Amino acid sequence: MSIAVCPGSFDPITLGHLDVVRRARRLFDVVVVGVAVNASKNALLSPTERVEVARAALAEDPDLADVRVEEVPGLLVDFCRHVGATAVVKGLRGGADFDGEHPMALMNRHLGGVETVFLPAEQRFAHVASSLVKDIARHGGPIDDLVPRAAAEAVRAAIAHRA
Ligand code: COD
Repeated sequence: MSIAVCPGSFDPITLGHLDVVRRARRLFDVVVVGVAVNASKNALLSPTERVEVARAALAEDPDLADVRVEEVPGLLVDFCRHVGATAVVKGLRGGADFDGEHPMALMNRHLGGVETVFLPAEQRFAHVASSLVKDIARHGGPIDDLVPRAAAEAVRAAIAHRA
C-alpha cells in the first residue's frame, strides 16, 4: 500500500493546497495531510486551529473523505516514518517554490530516505498563497474564492481577535 504525506504550514489551507491533496490522492492509496511548523514563518493560526480548519475543508469534499489530517510535532521525516509514508507530495507554483523546496527534498531524503513528488500547481490556483490570503483579509478584502469556507472564517476571526 502506497502512503504519502502532504505537508505544509497551512496557515490557512487554500484551494491550491486542496487541489494538490486531491491529485496526490489519485496517485497514492493513503494520503495524510501533515500540519507542520515552518520555523521561518510567523503563523496567524495556532497548530490546533490549522488542523481543525484543514479537517473541516476536507470534510466538504467527498473525494477527500478518507484523507486524514494530523499535526506534525517535529521533523517531517519522523512523522513520515510514524505514518508509514515513503513519499511527500508538494505543489510547485513556479521557480521560487522550487528553489525553496529542492533543498528540503534533498534533506528529507538524506534524513529519512523520504522521496518528494512535486506536482505543478493548477493554473487557476498558481497565484494563491496563504500569505497573500492573510494580507488581503487584514485589509478587509475578499478571500472567499481563494480558501475553503472554514479557512476564511478562521482567518477573519483571528485577525479580528488580534486587532
Ligand atoms: N498551489 C499548489 N501548491 C501550493 C500552493 C498552490 N496555490 N500554495 C502552496 N503550495 C505548496 C507549497 O509550495 C508547499 O509545497 C506546500 O504547498 C505547503 O505550502 P505552505 O506554505 O502551507 O507550507 P510551507 O512551505 O511553509 O511548509 C514547509 C514545511 C512546514 C513542510 C517545512 O518547514 C517542514 O517540513 N517543517 C517540519 C520540520 C522539518 O522537518 N524541518 C526540516 C525540513 S528539511
